[in-house]
Amino acid sequence: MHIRVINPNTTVAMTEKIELSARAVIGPGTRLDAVTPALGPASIESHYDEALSVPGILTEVAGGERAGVDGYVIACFGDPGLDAARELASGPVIGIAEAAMHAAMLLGRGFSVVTTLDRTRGRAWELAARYGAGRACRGVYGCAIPVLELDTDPDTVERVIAVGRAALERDDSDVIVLGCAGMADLCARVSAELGVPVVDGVAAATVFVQSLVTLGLRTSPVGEYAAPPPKHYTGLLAGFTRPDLAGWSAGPD
Ligand code: 5HY
Repeated sequence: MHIRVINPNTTVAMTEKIELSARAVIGPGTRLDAVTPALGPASIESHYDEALSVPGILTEVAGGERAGVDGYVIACFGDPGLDAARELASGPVIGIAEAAMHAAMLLGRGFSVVTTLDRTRGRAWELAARYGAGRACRGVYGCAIPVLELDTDPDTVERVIAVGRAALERDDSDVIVLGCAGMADLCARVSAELGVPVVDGVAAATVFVQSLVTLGLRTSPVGEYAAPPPKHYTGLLAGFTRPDLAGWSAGPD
C-alpha cells in the first residue's frame, strides 16, 4: 500500500515533521511519501493562503495518481482542497481536521481545539459543523503563535498546554484536538501534562487512510465526487486541463 501525505504549505521543515508523525503509525507493508508542493504559501493562516494552497495540493494528487498512490492525507487543519482532491484521486483522501475530530468523538464526550492564530478559529468551527462534530466541539482557541514560529518560539509547548488546560476547564471537555499539523510533535507531551487524550490529526488521518485502503474502500466515483467534467483552464492554470482533453500524462506536474 502506498500513502501520500501532502503538506499544503511549501515549508519543507514542516513536511519533515509531518512525515515523522505519519511514519510513526504506518504498518509494515505501507509505503509512505510526504510531499511539499512546488507552488503555494509558506504557511496557511488565512482564507487567502488556503485558496492559494489548492493548486499545489492538486498537483501532488495528480502526481500521486501517476505513481499509483492508494490514499492521501491533506496535512493542514483547514483541510484545504479536500473535495477537489477527492474528485481526482482514485483512493481515499482524508484531511487532518476531519480525522482528528472523528477520532476525538470516539474518545470522549466533548473536545476542545487548540490552534495557532485566532483568525483560523472560524474555519475550525465551520469544519466541525460540516463533519457532524458541531455538538462535540465545545471550543476552539488560538495560542497566538504563527505556524512558522511553532518551532522557534521557546514558549510553544507551555503555551499549548496552558491554552489546553484552560479550554478543558472552560468547556468541560475531555479531549484536546491539536489544530495545526505543525503541532504534531507536541502530542505526547501535552497529553502527559493534561492527563487527557490529545489528538494529532496527521497520525489519525494516516491511520484512517491506511484502514480504508485495507478495507478496499475508496471515495465513491458517482455523484459529487465523480471525476470533474473535462474543460479547458487558462493562464497560470492551463496545465490543470483534465486528461480527457490534454492527455493525463501532460497534467499538472
Ligand atoms: C496547518 N496552517 O495545519 C494550518 C494550521 C492553521 O500551514 N498548516 C498550516 O493555523 O490553520
